[in-house]
Amino acid sequence: MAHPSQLGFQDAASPVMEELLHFHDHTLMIVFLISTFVLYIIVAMVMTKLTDKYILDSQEVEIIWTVLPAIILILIALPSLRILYLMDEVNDPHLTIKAVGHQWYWSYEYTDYNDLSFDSYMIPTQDLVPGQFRLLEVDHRVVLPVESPIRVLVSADDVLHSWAVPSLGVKMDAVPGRLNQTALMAAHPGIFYGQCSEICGANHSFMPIVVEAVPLEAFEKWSLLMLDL
Ligand SMILES: *[C@@H]1O[C@H](CO)[C@@H](O)[C@H](O)[C@H]1NC(C)=O
Ligand SMILES: [Cu+2]
Repeated sequence: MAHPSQLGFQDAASPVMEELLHFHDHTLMIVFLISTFVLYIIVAMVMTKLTDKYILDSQEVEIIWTVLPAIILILIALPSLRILYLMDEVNDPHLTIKAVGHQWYWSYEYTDYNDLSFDSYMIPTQDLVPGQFRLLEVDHRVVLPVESPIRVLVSADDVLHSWAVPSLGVKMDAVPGRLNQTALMAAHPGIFYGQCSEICGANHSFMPIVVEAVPLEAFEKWSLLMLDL
C-alpha cells in the first residue's frame, strides 16, 4: 500500500509493474530534459539583446523542431506499446479467478476450486484491530498462490467499478454485462492493497481490494478451509 504523503508509485510486486516503473522513469527523464531545455531558451531569449525581430522564417530551425519532437515521441511510443501488448497477454494461467464489483463490495469466484466463492467487504473503522489499515482491510481477502500466472476475469453486477491493485500493476474496468480479463503474477509473498478505481456511488471509497499472495501449499490449505472440506 502507499504510505502517508507518498510521492510516486508503490514498489513493484509483479514483473509487469516493474516494467511500468521503468517506463515511467524513462518518460519522466525525457520530460525533465525538455522542460529544462525550454526554460533555458526562454531565459536566454529574454536576457539577450541579440533576438532579431525582423526574422520571419527559418527553414533549418523549423525542420529541427519538427523532426526532433517526432523522434522523441517515437522513443516514448515504442516502449509504451511494448508494455501495452505485454499486459494484454494472458499466458496459460495456473488459476482463474472472477472478480465482480457490486455496490459496494467485491465478490470473488474460484471456478477451478469447486466454485469457491465469497464476498469481500471493507472492515468498518470501529471494528479494526491493531495492525489493520483503515479503509483498506477487508473481511475476506483474495488469496492467491505466489509466482503463479493468474487470470482475473472482471465484471460488475450493477454499475461501473474498477478492480485495481497498484503494486501488481493491475487495473481493469468492471462493466455490467461484460466480462474482461487481465493477468497478474505476484513475484513475492505479501499482502497487496487496492481500491475500486471507477466512481460507482456513495460508498465507492469503501470497497477496497486485498490480494494475499502465499506459497502454493498455504493456498491449497486455505481453499480447503474455505470449502469446509
Ligand atoms: C477490456 O479491457 C480492455 C483494456 O482495458 C479494453 O480495451 C476492452 O475494450 C475491454 N473489453 C470489454 C469487453 O469491456
Ligand atoms: Cu466501485
